[in-house]
Amino acid sequence: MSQLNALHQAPATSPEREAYYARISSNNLRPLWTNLANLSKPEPVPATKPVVWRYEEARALLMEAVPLISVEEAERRVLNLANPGLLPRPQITNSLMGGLQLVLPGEIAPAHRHTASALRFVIESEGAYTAVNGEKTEMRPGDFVITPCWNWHDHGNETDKPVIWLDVLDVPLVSLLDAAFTESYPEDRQFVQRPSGDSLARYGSGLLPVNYSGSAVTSPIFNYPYARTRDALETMRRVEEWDPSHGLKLQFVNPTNGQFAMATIGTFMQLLPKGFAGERYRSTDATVFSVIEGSGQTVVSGTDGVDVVMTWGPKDIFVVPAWSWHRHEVLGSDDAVLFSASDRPVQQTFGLWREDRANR
Ligand code: GTQ
Repeated sequence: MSQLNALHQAPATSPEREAYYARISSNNLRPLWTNLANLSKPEPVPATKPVVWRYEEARALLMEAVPLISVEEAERRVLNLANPGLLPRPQITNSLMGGLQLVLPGEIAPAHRHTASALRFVIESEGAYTAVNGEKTEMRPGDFVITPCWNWHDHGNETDKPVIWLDVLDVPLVSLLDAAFTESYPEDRQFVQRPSGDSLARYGSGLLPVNYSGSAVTSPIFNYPYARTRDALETMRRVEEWDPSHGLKLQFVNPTNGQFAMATIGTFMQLLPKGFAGERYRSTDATVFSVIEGSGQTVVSGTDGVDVVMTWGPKDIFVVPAWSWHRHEVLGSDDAVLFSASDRPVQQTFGLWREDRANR
């Protein structure tokens, strides 16, 4: 190894050094040099594990919570997707919290707001609603719904079928910054001031209200319906611009500034055609995937050199850790469609994000 690449090694200890460390510790001081080797790794060594949550199993366990806890008492009936590499913190990645939320027919998850931002990726719903900032939206499978920072939101289900969605929140990031605030609304439901579909009409049709100026940190569109996203992918595929690792991949965008739809969470939708065998890829943003259509497997190379094979089917959720080589393969006779979410916008804002492709 050249001198330039030599990494710092922790200096040996000695009785004099140990006595010195003990002495300074009572003054709230610590030596950097004993810890520098831990802090300066040549590349990320994520604690996050590659994991799959099978929807049918998780759903059955979520249903078992119904007789145990009401939505009133729980406020949100959510089972967190707890990555075993990050315990005891119930997080899905180092920066994100994930959960499966259930609202039964007739229930209301009461209105509140928090500085953490949330996305809802709808898995099962026949038209249950969420209300955000004075507007209600119906939720359908595959819809990507946003609850921006500090917006009132309540969820309700006036249908006769349960609604279940994947929650992804930036709670660990907001907590790291000690910027977490929460407030309850005086009523269960917030006052609805605008018709459903208002924000999609205003901001989501390739148009903006005339003389619109400024840019919202979070997209003013708060429901990106799956029907439209799916249609975009289906039309795009005719040109056959398949990326060797990602198939056809789109990112959700804030139309007021061209950035990601959320400031802290990047969201994506990709189509992998039947028979797809992707090339290996890695990036610094640990990514949560939610399967909408199709079946396949994602092979992640572990840091110990052992491959982890995650097989998935419709409605399953899986995680690829940061900076881990992986490839997607579609199995079976259908195309696959995957939604994904990561902290990429944060990393890109601070110049941290990197990606790497095999065979290049
Ligand atoms: O629906 O507002 O998964 O406040 C965690 C905290 C969902 C919500 C979560 C929340 C919510």
